[in-house]
Amino acid sequence: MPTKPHLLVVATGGTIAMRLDPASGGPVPALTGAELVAAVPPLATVAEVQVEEFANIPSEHMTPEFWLRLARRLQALLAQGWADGVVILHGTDTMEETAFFLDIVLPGETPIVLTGAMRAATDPNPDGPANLLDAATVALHPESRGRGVLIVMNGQIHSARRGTKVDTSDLDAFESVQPPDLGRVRSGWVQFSQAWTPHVHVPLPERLPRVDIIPMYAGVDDFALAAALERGAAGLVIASVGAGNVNEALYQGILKALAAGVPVVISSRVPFGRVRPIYAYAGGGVALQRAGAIFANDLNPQKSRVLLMVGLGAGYDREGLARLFE
Ligand code: DAS
Repeated sequence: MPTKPHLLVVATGGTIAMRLDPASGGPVPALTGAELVAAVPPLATVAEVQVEEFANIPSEHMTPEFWLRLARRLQALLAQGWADGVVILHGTDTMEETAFFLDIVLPGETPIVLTGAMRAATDPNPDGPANLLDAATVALHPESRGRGVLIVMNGQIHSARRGTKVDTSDLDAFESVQPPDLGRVRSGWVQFSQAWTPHVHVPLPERLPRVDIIPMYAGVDDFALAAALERGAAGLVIASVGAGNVNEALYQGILKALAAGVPVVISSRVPFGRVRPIYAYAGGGVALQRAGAIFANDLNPQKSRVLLMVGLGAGYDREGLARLFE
């Protein structure tokens, strides 16, 4: 009798683990990872499953300190050498941030797949069980090895770098908004596409300094940027407009931050395409680059923040940070 592969399921919470609570009027955290695994009988036939009840929180409650604790726990669990694949159950609202953080700091061949649900476990037609089974299938598939951290939702496989939540409520909530997603999974069948995703690795830092995201919008001034610096932000990410442009007021604030030695990364609120320096007027990308701002390439603001926090936490200087984003 061939031995079954070893699947580690790490539960952190999210809608997948929620039950409708009529008294409070909506879904609330309720189910354990073990209960969620038990609700997917085929899992036990394809794998030997170990469950780590790490947390049970909505992913809006995630913090950089939580990411560090989760990464350290995963390092310890993976070091035991038992797991052939890992599934992390997680809320979808900040899933991409946790996934990208783990993708940066956890090197290694063992596939780590995050999944969740858009509907609570008590929904008449929950998507959690199928997502959990699909995520387990991908986590245990040989072609998943060495691809870094993945997101599996609604039958799609996304890299942590590319997958992002693009719909507030649809079952098909995640997309890879740069080159295509990595592939498809359905009922035990896995098919990876040829899409290639750049991979950056930084050793797990002890701490993650404060980095804030500053939005650009018509008429904005530098109040949020100044407040972030007052709160001790060690770095800033600008959710700029277009391919990497801001207005005059924000531009002046960015110049002050750069002059104070605070690294500034230019990302964009635009979901598709990459940022790149184009315009030479005050606040245009060329002016920002010349002033010393770092361009975020293909990373959206929330992922740019993760990478900047890790780079700063690992002690990278400006040049080192710029190379991380190239
Ligand atoms: N409950 C929200 C969260 O935890 C949404 C979800 O899980 O899908 O992110």
